[in-house]
Amino acid sequence: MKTPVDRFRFRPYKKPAAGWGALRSVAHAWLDSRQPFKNLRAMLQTNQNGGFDCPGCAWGEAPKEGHIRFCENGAKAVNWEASGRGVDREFFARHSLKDLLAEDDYWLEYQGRLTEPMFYDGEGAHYQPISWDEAFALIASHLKSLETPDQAAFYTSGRASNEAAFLYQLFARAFGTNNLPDCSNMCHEASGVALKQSIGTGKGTVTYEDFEKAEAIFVIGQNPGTNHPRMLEPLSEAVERGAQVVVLNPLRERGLERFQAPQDPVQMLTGGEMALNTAYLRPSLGGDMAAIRGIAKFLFQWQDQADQGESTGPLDLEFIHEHCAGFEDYRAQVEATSWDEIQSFSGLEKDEIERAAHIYCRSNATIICWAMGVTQHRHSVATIQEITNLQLLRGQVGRPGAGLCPVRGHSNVQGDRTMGIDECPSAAFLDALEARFDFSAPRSHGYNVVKTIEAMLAEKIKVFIGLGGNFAQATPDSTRTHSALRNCDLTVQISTKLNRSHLVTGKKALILPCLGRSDIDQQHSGPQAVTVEDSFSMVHASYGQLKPLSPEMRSEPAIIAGIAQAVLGSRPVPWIALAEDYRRIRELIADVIPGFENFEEKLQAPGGFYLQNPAGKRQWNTANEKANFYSHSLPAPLPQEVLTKIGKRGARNADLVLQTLRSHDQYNTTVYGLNDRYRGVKGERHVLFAHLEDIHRLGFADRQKVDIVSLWSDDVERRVSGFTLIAFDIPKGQAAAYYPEANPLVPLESYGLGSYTPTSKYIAIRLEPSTAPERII
Ligand SMILES: Nc1nc2c(c(=O)[nH]1)N[C@H]1C(S)=C(S)[C@@H](COP(=O)(O)OP(=O)(O)OC[C@H]3O[C@@H](n4cnc5c(=O)[nH]c(N)nc54)[C@H](O)[C@@H]3O)O[C@H]1N2
Ligand SMILES: Nc1nc2c(c(=O)[nH]1)N[C@H]1C(S)=C(S)[C@@H](COP(=O)(O)OP(=O)(O)OC[C@H]3O[C@@H](n4cnc5c(=O)[nH]c(N)nc54)[C@H](O)[C@@H]3O)O[C@H]1N2
Ligand SMILES: [Mo]
Repeated sequence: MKTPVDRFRFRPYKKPAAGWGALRSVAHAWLDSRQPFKNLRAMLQTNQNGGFDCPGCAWGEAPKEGHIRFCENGAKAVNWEASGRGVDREFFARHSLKDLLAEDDYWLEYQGRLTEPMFYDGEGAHYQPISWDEAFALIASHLKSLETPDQAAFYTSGRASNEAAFLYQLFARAFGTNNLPDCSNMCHEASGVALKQSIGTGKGTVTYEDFEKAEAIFVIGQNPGTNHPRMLEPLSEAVERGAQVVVLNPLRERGLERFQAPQDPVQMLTGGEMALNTAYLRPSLGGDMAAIRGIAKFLFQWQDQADQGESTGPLDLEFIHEHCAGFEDYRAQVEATSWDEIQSFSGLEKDEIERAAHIYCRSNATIICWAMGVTQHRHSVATIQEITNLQLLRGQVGRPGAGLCPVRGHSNVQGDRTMGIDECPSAAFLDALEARFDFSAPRSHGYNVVKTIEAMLAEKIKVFIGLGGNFAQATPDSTRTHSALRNCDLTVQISTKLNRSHLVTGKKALILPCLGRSDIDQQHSGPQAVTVEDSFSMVHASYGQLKPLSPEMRSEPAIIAGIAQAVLGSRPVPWIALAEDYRRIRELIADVIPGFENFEEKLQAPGGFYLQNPAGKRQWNTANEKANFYSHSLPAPLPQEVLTKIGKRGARNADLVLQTLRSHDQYNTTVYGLNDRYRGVKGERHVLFAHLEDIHRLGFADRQKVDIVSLWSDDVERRVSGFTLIAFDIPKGQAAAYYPEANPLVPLESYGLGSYTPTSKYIAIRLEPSTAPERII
């Protein structure tokens, strides 16, 4: 089977984001799904009451009724999941594991939905069919023969529903381990760690309504035009009513520059478009903390001036006095930071920062949003605490139209954490489990993603179970991670689509095909709803709409229950009965997790219910019951930090610093197509964006093929080959390439302090002329 491909082309995109280009792209995804008429129904039910939650991003729904509530990339996600193509036993008989490994990630997922359980015995060349009961028995025999439950790891990707996640963590803990790594470890972990320390809750403090009241919205390290397209609507509404949007992003992302509403026919027909940002700052990679410190420095300076003139300054002294701790230390820290440091670390001029500071001070209701450009750095926790400090200075937490907004990725990644998918659970959570169920929960902390890989390399993990996701490709240091996975005795993937994690296996492997969010989930008691929580802590129900492609697919709760029953019997809960009626799972959630009392009843409200956020009400669940200013010194310039670690080969200078990011045609490791419309790239993903002057400085030419080698203090060679250089509007010294193609370059040991998140946005690299044979497309 062939996947459709275009020839490689690069031509800067001149049109606005969304608009006609988006509609064309939706139509393409829809027609390519093989079941357009069935899927139209699905698209119209996306994010509607009584419909299903979009399996795309975690952006929340506008509270107003009557809108079409999917965006271009949501439509792609729905059509991709609702593919009419199937991957069955004949497919695996036709394709050996070795042949499949030679295919790219795009091809693998394009083959369609996994339709029956498959087993790889580690000896033959092919996956073979296996019955569900045999698969469960195999998992049970492996798990039961472990020396300790900590030799197993239970990974979760953020699409799992609350019901699936709750059951999964309960099973892992009843089995005896907290080894619950999840995609969040690679994503917003730093936000959770930082916010919990600063304001006592790891979640964002804003709701959708706050966006309608904000006077200024800062968007830092985020590309919503591609990754949260529904966010463009409140942003453009904000600009229309005169609010300011300030962007910090080294790239000029089209969705943040110019936007055309795809649901506004007048704008589309007249070609009208709106400039979305009112200030666009392009910092160094990892330079945001210094930029925010600069804004804070202006605030202190202007406060001093106001104090001398006996007028009111920008600081909210009453709020600081009543609610905060650590203010004086922070002031001292800011005063001790020089403008030289701020400019050199941020890569910004003082007057650019001043402009942002003016906007910040004029606004009485400011929301600060951020995503991966902030969280995937070594000092991400410190950066997010700096952002929080800034908001505290002006009392911008816990008031209408203001707050902190980590914009989550996967559609239920926030809910999964709420349900206990957490390798470092709180004692209170474990106590609540023990109070409700008859077992003692393991107390020692488990492995996160990085530690799981390290443990696999050290042969301390024997069984890996993945509830969704693509562990082999989403993780850093691909070559080493692949050998780590191969060290396992058994790898089990509960998945909707074929991906590399099914091919980079342990000694034995299982593929367990599951239903997706758009599929009708029929159980003993009838069709089931599941629940999810969005970035604004709204919990709502989701009802699948489409008949599953094969009767052999099972729901995630049913699969988890099957495994748990085979391993533990009906202890501590009757697993199978729970999976027959998810209301029974929700009753347990209601008993254990604060905020979910009367869960079933609260779900009946249109749009679901709001999980209260104490910090949003100015209740600080920190040890000192205050909102805390955390004072960190600015991190040293990172290139040197990496380079000083370079030992044996001497001090080699990095040519460039690389960030890895998403194209417009992908959902994480799922590649929908080879185009990146807003960045003007067509038909190719192995590209390296760099400044033309850098390309020439390094002795290369635009469009030349190069190998990229990353620098780290060990002797491991990390290289990817055959990337085409594209001269791009990117700050000098920086480069960008797509994830997951560039993941082999991210050293496993390069992770965030306190978060363990791989530094996917900061990799020191060198370029070499390409050693790759010409790829024939
Ligand atoms: N269509 C689609 N939607 C998605 C996803 C997808 O793959 N496809 N993924 C989902 C997931 S799991 C997530 S986490 C989110 C990801 O959403 P984003 O965080 O928007 O994803 P990235 O593509 O990683 O983009 C990071 C942005 O940060 C900028 N950036 C990089 N480094 C820095 C820096 O040091 N400072 C600043 N200020 N900016 C920087 C980049 O230029 C880029 O614009 O999207 C979710 N939604
Ligand atoms: N270099 C680099 N690496 C990164 C990032 C980066 O920016 N740069 N981003 C990181 C981030 S933010 C994240 S969140 C992770 C993502 O890591 P993951 O969540 O592990 O990866 P995905 O690509 O989202 O997983 C895709 C697979 O999930 C399965 N799937 C899809 N829907 C369902 C479902 O409903 N149920 C089940 N059971 N399976 C399903 C399909 O088989 C599909 O192939 O990657 C991280 N890795
Ligand atoms: Mo993510």
